[in-house]
Amino acid sequence: MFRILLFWAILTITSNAESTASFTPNGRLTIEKPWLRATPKGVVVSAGYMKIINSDESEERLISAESDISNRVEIHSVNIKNGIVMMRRIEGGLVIKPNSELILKPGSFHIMFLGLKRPLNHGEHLSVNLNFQNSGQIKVLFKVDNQKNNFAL
Ligand SMILES: [Cu+2]
Repeated sequence: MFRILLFWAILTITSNAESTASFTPNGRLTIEKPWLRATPKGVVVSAGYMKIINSDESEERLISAESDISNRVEIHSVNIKNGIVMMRRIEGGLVIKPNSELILKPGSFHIMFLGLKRPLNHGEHLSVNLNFQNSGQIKVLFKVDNQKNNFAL
C-alpha cells in the first residue's frame, strides 16, 4: 500500500511540474513553456521554443544555448523573402528588453538543434543550457512535443 501511495505522489508532482511549465531561476528572468519539436525517424534537426520574460530594469541577452542531444545548437530567426522561408543564425544573441518578453515560436525565433544524435520522442524532457549575458548559464528542461499540424521551423 505504501508503495502505491508513493507512486501516486510522484505522478502528482510530475504532472504539476508539467502543467506549470514556468520557472523563475533568479527573480529577474522567467522561462515559460519550453518545448522542443519531436522528430520522426531520420530527421536530424529540431527546434526549441519558449517565452522569456525579463522583469529586470536592465536589458538581458540570450547569447547561446548548449545541449548534448545534438552536434550543434544555434539561435535562429526566420525570414520570408519572395515567398521562400529562410532561417538565419543570429550573431550576438537575442535581446530581451527591460520589463518585456520575447517569444520564440514556430515561424519566428527558435533554438536550432543541428545533427541530432537520436530522434526526440513526444513526452520526454531534455535538458538544455541557456547562456544569458547577465544571468549566466541556466539549465532548462524542454518538453518534447509532437505538433504535427505546424512543421514550420
Ligand atoms: Cu533554424
